[in-house]
Amino acid sequence: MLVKRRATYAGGCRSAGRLQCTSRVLSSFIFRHLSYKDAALRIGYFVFLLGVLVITLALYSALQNGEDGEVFPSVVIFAAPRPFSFRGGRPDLLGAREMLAVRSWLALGPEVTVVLFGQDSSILYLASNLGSRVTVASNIDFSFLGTPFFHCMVARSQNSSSAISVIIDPETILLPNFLIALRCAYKLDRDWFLISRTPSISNFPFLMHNTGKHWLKEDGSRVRIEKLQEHVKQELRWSNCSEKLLIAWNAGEVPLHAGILPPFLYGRGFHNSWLLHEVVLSDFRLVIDASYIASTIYPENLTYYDFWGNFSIDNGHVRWEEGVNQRLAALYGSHFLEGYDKLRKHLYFIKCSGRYAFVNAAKKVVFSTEGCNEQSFVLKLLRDQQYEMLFFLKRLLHWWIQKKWIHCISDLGNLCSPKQAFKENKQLALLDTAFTLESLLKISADNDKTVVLAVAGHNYRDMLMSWVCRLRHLHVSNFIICALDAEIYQFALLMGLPVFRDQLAPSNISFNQCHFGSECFRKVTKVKSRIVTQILKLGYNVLLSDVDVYWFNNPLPLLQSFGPSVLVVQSDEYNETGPINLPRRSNSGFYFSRSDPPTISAMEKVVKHASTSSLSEQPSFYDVMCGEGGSTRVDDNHCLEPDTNLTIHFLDRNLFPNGAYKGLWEEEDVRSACKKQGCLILHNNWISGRERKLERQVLSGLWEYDPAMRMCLQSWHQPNLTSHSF
Ligand SMILES: *[C@@H]1O[C@H](CO)[C@@H](O)[C@H](O)[C@H]1NC(C)=O
Ligand SMILES: *[C@@H]1O[C@H](CO)[C@@H](O)[C@H](O)[C@H]1NC(C)=O
Ligand SMILES: *[C@@H]1O[C@H](CO)[C@@H](O)[C@H](O)[C@H]1NC(C)=O
Ligand SMILES: *[C@@H]1O[C@H](CO)[C@@H](O)[C@H](O)[C@H]1NC(C)=O
Ligand SMILES: *[C@@H]1O[C@H](CO)[C@@H](O)[C@H](O)[C@H]1NC(C)=O
Ligand SMILES: *[C@@H]1O[C@H](CO)[C@@H](O)[C@H](O)[C@H]1NC(C)=O
Ligand SMILES: *[C@@H]1O[C@H](CO)[C@@H](O)[C@H](O)[C@H]1NC(C)=O
Ligand SMILES: CC(=O)N[C@H]1CO[C@H](CO)[C@@H](O)[C@@H]1O
Repeated sequence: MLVKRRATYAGGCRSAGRLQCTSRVLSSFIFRHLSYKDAALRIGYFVFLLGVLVITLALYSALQNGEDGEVFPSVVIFAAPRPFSFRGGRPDLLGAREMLAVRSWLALGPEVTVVLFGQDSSILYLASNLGSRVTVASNIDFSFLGTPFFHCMVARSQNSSSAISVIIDPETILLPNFLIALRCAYKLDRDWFLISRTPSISNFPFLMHNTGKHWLKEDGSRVRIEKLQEHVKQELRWSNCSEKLLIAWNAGEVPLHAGILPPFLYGRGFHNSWLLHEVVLSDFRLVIDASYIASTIYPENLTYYDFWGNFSIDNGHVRWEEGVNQRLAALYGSHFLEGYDKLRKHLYFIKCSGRYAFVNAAKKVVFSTEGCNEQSFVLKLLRDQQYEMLFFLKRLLHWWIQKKWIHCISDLGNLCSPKQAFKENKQLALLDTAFTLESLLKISADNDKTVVLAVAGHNYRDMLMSWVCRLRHLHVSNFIICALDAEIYQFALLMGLPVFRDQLAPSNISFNQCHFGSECFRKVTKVKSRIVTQILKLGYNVLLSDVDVYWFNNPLPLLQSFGPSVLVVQSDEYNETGPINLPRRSNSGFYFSRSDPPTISAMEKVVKHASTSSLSEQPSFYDVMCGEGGSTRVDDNHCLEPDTNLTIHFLDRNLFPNGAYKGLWEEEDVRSACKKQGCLILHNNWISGRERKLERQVLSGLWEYDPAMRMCLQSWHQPNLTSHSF
């Protein structure tokens, strides 16, 4: 998609003022560098040069023809603004900063559109106040603390159909010359990856006009963009390799880098420098550092804005997420291994004496790009060997320009080094001590103090992720995960899941042989009732759901409607007729229990019974709840636990079918067959073997996770999973 418009932006020499600008360069050169005493000779020379100038200018303008009305590449700017709050109906300081930033992006030009990643209502507010060129995308993955995943943001932006994608820090302001960098890069005949470090500026006393087209001074008068840029240049302070790095790339043919981006949490450090490092190492794309044109700035102080209140982030959580990113950066890629100094193949995009150009710092070669709007006339002249007449002029010009450029180039520094970023973030939280069961319950439980609990081992890692993705998709966020082993604990932490470790879990869970009836299975199931009881005692209701339960819809509203002193459980009965609460037909892989005294006492009995039994938990569960042989069955779908008066309700199998009911899993189209009978969930049980279970679920399409990319499936991300290897 391309947007056509005339070139009217400011910065350097405008198209209208090009001739003027060119002659200024030449005449200043003449008067500074020619020191002939003889005035006549000087005048003669001057007339001669003037003639030459007229000819070359004519040639120059001929070369420049057709530039107006040029077709510009479309640009999409992606950002993940932090949720902000309102005071007196107005956004707080954070909101104001983010709004100013987005407006500065839109002001670049009509070919720019903005996509904001977020789920919070404040992000929707932001977008709705900024016009139709700003949209919100919530269909990416977020951690349980609400932080978006960087790998999803990059993947989502690569699905965009625009010519150029940009990912930017949500508070960074863009100045018009940023678009020049993109356009010049776009004219290169290679695929590229552009970065811009973002300097801070302590005082940014400008605000944007209501039309969003130009900037104003504090007194409300208009400020020319050159003046503003001058102010910025004087005030800016280069930050350390902060993560306020802007990255941009053209759609192109080749990928950004080899390998796969790990699930970094956005804005929590390392991801930008990690990605940059991989892009440089992979060497698929030309890397351009556009930092030195100072087109991206982070204003520390917005003096004009009388903001309301403060914004606060929980630093404990931020540090924990930084720890996650640090661990990912250390585990994947060559981030901390390679000597970074070797990586000097990139280009700089700089402005020197009013001209933009690409510079290869290592070789000190200057490239000017053909047709790039701020074309360097002088450089073009120098390259052109046909104008022998200009030989002398060329020599002098060359000397003069060289001096200038050498000066400009000498200031260029290194690309942001990830090692440095690593050093600056030494003090990171120890991940293992971050979240306890109690703290997770506080964060995750919903307003009714209800949580969904899954218990999983490493062998069901992908199944767990598919289950989590499904819950996220249904906007169910009150789940927590109990890790049975160290591997799944680490995995879940790095996937941004609310996970805690069960210290008493059996240490030895077989990867493939932990199916129904095995010794391993017996051990694992007993963990579940123990953890559920523990959570009930902490005052939270628990929906226990195995990870092989596919959720069509959120069953919680229905499950909660049964009221207190009732425990609702899935029936494992396969016979389509007859009672559904016969012995051993309670499925302890899906039940809802309330934190009330009868339920707690009954669950304690189950735990006690199971601890002395050599069987799995399932029989203990039934024998306690319905009595041995079903002695406390009340009717065909209820039992009454006599000591506690707890009612056990067996759920309607049409809504909560088990894996054997009506042969649903054998249907051609499992989803529509199940939906037809009103399924809220479908249990993928009554099948033995981890691989067979996994295969059945993936092939049925009741699968929501891409294990290769480590992200949930979305409308924009639908890989072919049938080629999945089990
Ligand atoms: C975006 O994703 C969808 C679904 O995977 C795909 O059909 C489409 O071709 C993608 N578009 C681009 C530009 O990659
Ligand atoms: C912001 O700028 C104003 C005016 O320059 C100054 O008085 C104030 O102290 C600054 N505030 C901060 C937090 O830097
Ligand atoms: C902002 O935060 C500071 C320090 O945390 C506090 O003293 C001040 O009262 C806060 N202001 C508002 C309006 O909340
Ligand atoms: C795990 O169990 C297997 C067989 O049951 C046994 O050979 C192995 O030593 C055990 N590993 C640990 C760490 O207990
Ligand atoms: C299913 O239940 C019906 C009625 O209770 C009974 O007659 C039939 O034998 C049962 N079928 C099986 C396979 O158990
Ligand atoms: C159970 O209900 C019966 C009859 O309603 C009552 O007599 C008994 O005290 C109750 N038991 C408990 C533990 O509440
Ligand atoms: C997905 O992959 C499988 C196996 O590689 C192949 O048979 C199938 O045609 C593919 N489906 C699509 C839609 O590409
Ligand atoms: C590249 C850069 O700016 N590095 C600076 C990072 O911060 C430390 C201390 O704050 C400075 O000493 C470095 O020069």
